Amino acid sequence: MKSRAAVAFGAGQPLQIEMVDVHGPKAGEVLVRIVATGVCHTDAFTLSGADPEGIFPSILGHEGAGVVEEVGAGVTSLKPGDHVIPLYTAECKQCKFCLSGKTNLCQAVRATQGKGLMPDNTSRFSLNGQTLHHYMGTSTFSEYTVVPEIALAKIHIDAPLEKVCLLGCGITTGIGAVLNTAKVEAGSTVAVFGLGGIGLSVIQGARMANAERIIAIDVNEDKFEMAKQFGATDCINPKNFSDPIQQVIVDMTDGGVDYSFECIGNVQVMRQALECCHKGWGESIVIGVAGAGEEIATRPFQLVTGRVWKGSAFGGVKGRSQLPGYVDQYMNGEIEIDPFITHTMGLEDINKAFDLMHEGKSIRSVILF
Ligand code: NAD
Ligand code: AHE
Ligand code: ZN
Repeated sequence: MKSRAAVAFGAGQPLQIEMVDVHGPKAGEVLVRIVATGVCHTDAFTLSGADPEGIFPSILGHEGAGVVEEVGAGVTSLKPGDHVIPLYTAECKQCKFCLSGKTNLCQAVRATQGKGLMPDNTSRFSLNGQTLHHYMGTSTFSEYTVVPEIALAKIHIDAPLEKVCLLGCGITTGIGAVLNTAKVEAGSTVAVFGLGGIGLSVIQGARMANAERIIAIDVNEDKFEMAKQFGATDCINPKNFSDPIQQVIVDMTDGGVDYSFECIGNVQVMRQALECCHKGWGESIVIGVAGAGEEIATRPFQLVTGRVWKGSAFGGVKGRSQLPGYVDQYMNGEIEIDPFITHTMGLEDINKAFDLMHEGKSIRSVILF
């Protein structure tokens, strides 16, 4: 079949809207009609050429929601008409990772996913006979996409897809990093570096965890108003201080924060986030994605003296088991999504969504098909 899609032909090039060919679902696969998709900084990161797994030409997008159109042979958990969120972190419930009880990082389809292919090592997308690669197993910048059954969360049929698409990445990542990875306790002091969709979701999660003090840090002060709305108690711009920002935060908090979160993808800020943690127990969670070849550094003494460095992918959330519950929490009013959607547009304007992100003017743009 034909599908409207935004194609990434090469690093640093604008996406091009094309009518691509989509091959139907093979065994264990599902054809999904995407209704809406967010644009996450990770899409921009891969488009920039900084992603070691970036492959071109490809169809990016990983923060979508849609409707099942057709299922391949052997698919039992989904049927046409079901509403779903594609998962870039699948959940097979059978692999060593799924069974460990220690991680959400299912590896059942991760190797082929990283090569831009379906589990049988082929692509379902092409244009004029040329293969187009999948991205993160989701490719939500196409109206029709093919996804493994184990990489689809079936959600409440009444959930508004143009809103809950943001649970496919940003909002879940931030809340999950607080609740699953850090396990922030009530009364904690928290620092959040970077106030985009991820950082604001961390603030939302910290508030859900009843953190007492939430320090929001960004170089773009336009982000402070929304950070305060979500529960930030202090907003600071590192550019306004002559001291290193980690020292500023240690001084503000009687020795450092209990938890910090890096939501930018900047390895220097990752160091600042670790070093603003309290001696003896402070934990810093890396969420931001850094480019090929970048490395983090600190004095090992920072760790010897009790600070902990951790990472979090998709907020540690197991997509098929837990994401439907996040959707229900949105519908019950326990999770906020609507204020994140600063812009909506059609697929033809998707490059504008990238521009707004780079200009610091949007939190999330949602593409409506
Ligand atoms: P975004 O572009 O919307 O927000 C980033 C924010 O960081 C902006 O407000 C920007 O002003 C701020 N910033 C930039 N440099 C800064 C600095 N030196 N000091 C302080 N603030 C600074 O991005 P986003 O969509 O919120 O994504 C944030 C990061 O999280 C990206 O690296 C993205 O790839 C990553 N991410 C990771 C996961 C995961 O599962 N680990 C999931 C989603 C996104
Ligand atoms: N491909 C990159 C890494 C990209 C990355 O870290 N992705 C995050 C999700 S970002 C969503 O916006 C993630 O969950 N990673 C776990 C995984 O299995 O990919 C690289 O450096 O190669
Ligand atoms: Zn993302």
